[in-house]
Amino acid sequence: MITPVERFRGCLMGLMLGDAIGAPFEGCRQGIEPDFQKDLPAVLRYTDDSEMAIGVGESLIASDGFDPDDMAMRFAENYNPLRGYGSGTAAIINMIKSGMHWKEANTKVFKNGSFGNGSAMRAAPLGLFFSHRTGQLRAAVEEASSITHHHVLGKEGAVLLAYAVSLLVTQEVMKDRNHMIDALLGFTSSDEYSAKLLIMKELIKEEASGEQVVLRLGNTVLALESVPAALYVFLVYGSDFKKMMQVCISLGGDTDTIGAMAGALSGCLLGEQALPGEWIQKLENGEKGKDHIVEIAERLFLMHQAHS
Ligand code: R7I
Ligand code: MG
Ligand code: MG
Repeated sequence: MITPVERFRGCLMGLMLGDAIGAPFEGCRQGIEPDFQKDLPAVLRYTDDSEMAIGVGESLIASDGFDPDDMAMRFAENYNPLRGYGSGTAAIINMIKSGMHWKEANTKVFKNGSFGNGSAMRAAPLGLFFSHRTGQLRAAVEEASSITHHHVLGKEGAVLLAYAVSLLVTQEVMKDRNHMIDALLGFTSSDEYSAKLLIMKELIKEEASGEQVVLRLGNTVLALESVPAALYVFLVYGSDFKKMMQVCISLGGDTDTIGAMAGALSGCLLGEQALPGEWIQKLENGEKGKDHIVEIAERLFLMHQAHS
């Protein structure tokens, strides 16, 4: 029996692990088969995906709920340019740092806002926090996305990722893969994401090759490609975290972000205890490392209890 707090801890630890394991392979071609006995560095370092998820969690805790102005400020405070941010997000954060309000900055780089995956990759803590209040989840996640990713496709990727997390918390174990896809289809009114969710069903039925998955879902930094890819990898391989990460890397492209999103989902399903201990051991633990993200998970759980 996996306790709810185990799921919260597993979700955020899974996110950071997936990010750090996938990071050395970001931008690689499809078809690489990593050997985790040999290919793992001595210290697993996380990237912008985890740094921004930390900002989301810290803000929910400090504000006792969702406050977009506070969240924007945390993104600016935590920003470390060495963590490999997307160029548009880096530019927006720098504008916020220099005093511009996020509502102005978020359309300065791309006219309609970014449709990169930078808001979906950090959405898991919102899914945890709003898991028993899904009526409020959509509006909060859309606004949290909008800080840096105002485009409707950027927002919807974040909403679907957060909603998938909330389903795993509230429904404990998904009955079958199609059950989650149907729930996501029922939650979205986006034609673009609905089409991808229907393709996921076909790929599962066909037991598709990695090549087909990349061809039909995509593996790039765009939310409309990597969110469906992460959901697919989770649904097919998420009960085995190591195997799932192998598949994330073998898809190529945005491996750290597909890893972070699939990792959050798998960690939520399995709980922290089921994540590979030797990987957790290697995960960096500076001022805001693995202990910090677990503390965020625990505090979000306590707040979630108090609010539900
Ligand atoms: O989405 P974002 O924060 O990047 C996240 C990625 C993850 O893989 C992280 O691991 C890190 O490596 O970066 O950054 P953005 O700059 O908002 O979006 C990413 C890219 O998507 C942009 O640099 C563009 O190439 C593309 N993109 C767009 N292109 C044209 N028009 C995003 N939005 C647009 C757009 O509106
Ligand atoms: Mg990254
Ligand atoms: Mg990435």
